[in-house]
Amino acid sequence: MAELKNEERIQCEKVFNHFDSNKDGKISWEELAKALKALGLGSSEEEVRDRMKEIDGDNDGFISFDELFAFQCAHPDLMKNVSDKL
Ligand SMILES: [Ca+2]
Ligand SMILES: [Ca+2]
Repeated sequence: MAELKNEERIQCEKVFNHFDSNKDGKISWEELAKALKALGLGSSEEEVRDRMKEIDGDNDGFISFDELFAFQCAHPDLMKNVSDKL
């Protein structure tokens, strides 16, 4: 089980680092919008806003690594899908 957890973490890091294009350790609304658009996953402002709301657990307007990881635990298939496209 420990190994599996590790793999999930590595996958989450890969997605997080890809989305965090200015490398400040958090994903902004603009970064999320750009990344989703590039991946062909929801390009409308509404879709991005909904996704942001879903992942941004503490509502500070940014996605932290922990928030993305929590999202991954809740939606492993979705995150695998994103990871496979990178
Ligand atoms: Ca960032
Ligand atoms: Ca947040």
